[in-house]
Amino acid sequence: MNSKIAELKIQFDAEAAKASNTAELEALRVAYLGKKGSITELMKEMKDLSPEEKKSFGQEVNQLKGYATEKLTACAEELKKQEIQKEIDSVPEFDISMPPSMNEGSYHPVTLVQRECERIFKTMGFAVEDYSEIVTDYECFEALNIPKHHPARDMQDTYYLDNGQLLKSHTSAAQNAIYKKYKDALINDGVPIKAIFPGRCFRNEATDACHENTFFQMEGVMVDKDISISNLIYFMKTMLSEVFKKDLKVRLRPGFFPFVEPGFELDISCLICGGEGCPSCKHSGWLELCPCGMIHPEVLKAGGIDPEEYTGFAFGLGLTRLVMMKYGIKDIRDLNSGSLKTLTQFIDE
Ligand code: FA5
Repeated sequence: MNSKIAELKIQFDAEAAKASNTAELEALRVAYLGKKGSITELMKEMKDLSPEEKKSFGQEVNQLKGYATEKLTACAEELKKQEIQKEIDSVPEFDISMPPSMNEGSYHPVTLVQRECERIFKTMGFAVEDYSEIVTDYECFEALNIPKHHPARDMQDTYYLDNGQLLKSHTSAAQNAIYKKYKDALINDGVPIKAIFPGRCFRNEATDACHENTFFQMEGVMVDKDISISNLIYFMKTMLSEVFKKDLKVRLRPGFFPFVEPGFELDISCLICGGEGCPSCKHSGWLELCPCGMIHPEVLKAGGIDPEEYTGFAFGLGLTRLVMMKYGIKDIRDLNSGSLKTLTQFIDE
């Protein structure tokens, strides 16, 4: 090998070994292989050589060029690997078996009370059903004996969607589907329909301490032969005394809902003020908690059930209001506030 070429190779190897980052490697490439680089410059010396020398010199310079190019590529890859390793090493050690150091989060109080109610009703043989938040006019009103233009629709200021559907304004909207789902077992096998269906409801309400535009209800129905108001009162009282772990003062008064006959309002004595009157109970000492009644024959018919043979009760528990009473929350709006300070205080009992 030409001595000058051999020397340049040794010099290149030494400098390549010292390069410690990609910028230094790039500088090396320019210094040896760039337009004015040492290896490129060697080619210019060809003109002074004899034709025989030119051939071998040209081959050796080309070999050195190839060698330097490959070496620079290999060094770049090695450096990249080292840089990645350095980055990995700089990450603090992470032990996946460590318990989380952050707050673990907690269930929303509505979830806690809903689960408690579900547990209680399940022990009394009720199925728990889930239902859509977007429903049809038929489900929400017509199947419940509230035809179009009936003034009872005004009791619920409903959000309608462009496609004619609506946001469920009460959980009663699921009644028709529940009757249709379970009627065959009732009629053919004599299995009573016993179901609860909790869900989020939406109304265009002027909000105050006990009214929200988005709140939870829990509907319950029972249909069989010879079901009466006493059955309804029994289940409601059992549920309330289990949720509150004490006997509550309740009152039943007549109430109008087109889908029950007779209909009632079940109120509980306000637990925020002990019945004295406060903003949470609109200063009446009582809180409307659970309208209920005997299912209207037209509603049973719409669900495919013969009202001559079967009777049933239905109730629409105000789940969010129940939560207020259970935990002594004075303003319903706190529950939709998203404030962790408020919402993380509640624990499962
Ligand atoms: C109804 O929604 C009927 N579907 C209930 C029903 C079912 C009656 C089955 C008969 C048989 P009402 O609009 O009164 O009824 O609401 C029921 C309960 O939901 C109320 O007693 C109250 O506790 C709660 N509620 C109603 N509106 C709101 C609101 N804006 N914010 C919070 N809770 C509400």
